[in-house]
Amino acid sequence: MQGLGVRELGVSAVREAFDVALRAALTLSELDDIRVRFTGKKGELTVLLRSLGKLPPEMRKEAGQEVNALRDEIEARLEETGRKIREAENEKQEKSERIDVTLPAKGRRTGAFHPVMQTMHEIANIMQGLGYSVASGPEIEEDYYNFECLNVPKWHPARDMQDTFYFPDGKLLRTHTSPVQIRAMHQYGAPLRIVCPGKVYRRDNDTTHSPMFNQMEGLLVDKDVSFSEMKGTITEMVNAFFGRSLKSRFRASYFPFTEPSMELDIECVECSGHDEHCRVCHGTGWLEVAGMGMVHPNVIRAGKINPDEYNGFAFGIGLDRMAMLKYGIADLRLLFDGNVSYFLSGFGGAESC
Ligand code: 2NL
Repeated sequence: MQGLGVRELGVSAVREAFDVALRAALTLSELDDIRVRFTGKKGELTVLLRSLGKLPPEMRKEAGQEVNALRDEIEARLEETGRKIREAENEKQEKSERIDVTLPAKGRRTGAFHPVMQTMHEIANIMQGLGYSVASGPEIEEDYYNFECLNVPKWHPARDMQDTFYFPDGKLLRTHTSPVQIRAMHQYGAPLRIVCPGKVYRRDNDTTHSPMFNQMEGLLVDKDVSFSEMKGTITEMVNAFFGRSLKSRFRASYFPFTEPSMELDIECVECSGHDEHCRVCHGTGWLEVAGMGMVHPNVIRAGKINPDEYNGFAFGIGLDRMAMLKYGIADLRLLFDGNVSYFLSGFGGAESC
């Protein structure tokens, strides 16, 4: 008797439908849809409330209590679920936007000098300390500046197509930076102290030779320049570069542009002559690092300076080889490889930023 009216009204059907709908609600807008569906003007609960009036009076009180209880329950649960959804949404947003200001900064890779450029700057700085200026010039040269002025005879193998890159118009890629020094003698005259770093080109390509490499030449022109000044200057330069006093020896040599000519060997920077299987000096204990000599009078003259009044010395040094020796780079090809990871791990430079 008691439950009949209620069952007819469908209180438990609405409660069940509300329960199912509410459990599926994940967002505030879904919750709003449910609110409208049950408590809106034509909502399922509203219809129930309205239908109370149509009940016979003896059933009204009990049914009223049931429906009102359902209404209270629906309102409370809508309220509670709304609060839970809002809390969850807030938490989610907070999590996604949270910034941990105590995390270490990512840092910035600012890049670093290529070891050969580093070497070039180091040696140029040392020479600037000895009063030399830095000069540069074109990489595409004329035969006149590259060979003719340097006392290189017409028959010399360096002039061969086999050794030098020629352009169809007769110009060439400079095979040394000497032409820069000829141009400097023309421009500035004597006395003169310059170093000329730069790229030079030769038709060479194997594991120890690249068709392009970096060289630094030096030229000093003055009155009464002595052979021992040259030896002292070169020794000073090399020791300053390696940061220690290395054993050295000068060997007689030949270049068309200097007379007399010498080559400098230094004590092996890897083994100091103590390892007969040394990968750097191959057991000889010595490393060939520079060529030099007293500038040939013909070259002074080609520089438009009077060789009876002035003399001087010049030297040439391979920057790629110096970089390999100082920084322990075993393979020449690494210097020309675009993959910089080898240097990043080896030097700490950019890595430590
Ligand atoms: C080497 C040899 C050398 C020079 C370069 C030079 C330049 C002028 C006049 C005279 Cl303008 N000489 N340069 C002299 C001797 C040697 O380089 O073995 N280089 C790696």
